[in-house]
Amino acid sequence: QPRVFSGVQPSGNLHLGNYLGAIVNFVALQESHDCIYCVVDMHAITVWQDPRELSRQIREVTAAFVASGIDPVKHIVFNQSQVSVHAELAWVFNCVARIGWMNRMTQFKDKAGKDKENASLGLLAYPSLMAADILAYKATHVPVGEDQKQHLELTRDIAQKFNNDFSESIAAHGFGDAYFPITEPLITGPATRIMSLRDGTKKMSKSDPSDYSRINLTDDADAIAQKIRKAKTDADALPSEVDGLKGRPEADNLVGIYAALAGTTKQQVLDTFGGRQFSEFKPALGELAVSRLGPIGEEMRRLMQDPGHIDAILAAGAARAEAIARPVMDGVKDVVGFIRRN
Ligand code: AQP
Repeated sequence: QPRVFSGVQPSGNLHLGNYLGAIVNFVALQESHDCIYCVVDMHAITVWQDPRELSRQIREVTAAFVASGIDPVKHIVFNQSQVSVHAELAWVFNCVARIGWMNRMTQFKDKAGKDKENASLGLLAYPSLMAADILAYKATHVPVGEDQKQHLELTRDIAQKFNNDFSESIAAHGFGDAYFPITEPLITGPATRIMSLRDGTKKMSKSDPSDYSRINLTDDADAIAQKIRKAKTDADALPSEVDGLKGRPEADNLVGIYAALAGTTKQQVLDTFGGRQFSEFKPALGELAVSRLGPIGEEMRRLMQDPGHIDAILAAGAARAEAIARPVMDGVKDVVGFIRRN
């Protein structure tokens, strides 16, 4: 079976973009792949996280996975910091990757802002840790939203450079021509890029200061309906053809969200709503969003009432993840020339 790895940061405010861009695909892939889904808490601390909140947020992402339909018994769900291979392998990759590669990453530029010198070193090295996450399991496929495409390309570059730099040693240790696979991104699913409800040119994001910019998975029905009612739009009626959405980012985004939630295409949505005003479309979208997300939010709240149960899921997942990752790391140590304690 091909192996899937993906992660979500426990940095608060899990939103509709994370759900439609990532978690929905995680659920679907369970049928055909062995899946490892990780709450990437070590990635989260590349920007400041309040320690009192972080533990709750780790449990909340875990609850979102389970409430959305990820099966932590058939597949693996755990948090990154419980498996030290991630940190160990990331260090080796820090020494394989080049600073120039990291400096080119748009996420680093966006998150570091103008004061680059003051960003954490971890934020710069983020893609190296991400490569370690994926390659510690020799994962072949990684489902992510479009914003992560550049990082995945870097994972491929790191795997390739490791395979080249150490080719002789890899062969000498009996691993053949390549130690790491060249991972394929899976940027598919209902909506690979959901935009902010306040600005159709910015992606919906956990860290947007405006709570009205996103629909959180924990929002109740009233909050969901209100946020959609207040979502920014232009004054025109909806077009009848998808082409008419060009140059109308907010309209395009809302129609895309409707299509993703309903499991149809944008054109099918416009077949129904073309020519109608937002005052008619928004309540319909609100109702659809509540019907899809309401039960997930409710189940998350129920799961969150028993933190011990969530912690047990994470611990069991971490033990199974470790069993896969440790031998991969042992091989890396041999290839690099480290001496291992047997
Ligand atoms: N707006 C989005 N549309 C589609 N997919 C998205 N993802 C994130 N935002 C959107 C996908 O969700 C997965 C988990 O993301 P993450 O938690 O690792 O971090 P992120 O991409 O940095 O998420 P945010 O919400 O944008 O956080 P901040 O505000 O901290 O930057 C990934 O697969 C991602 O593609």
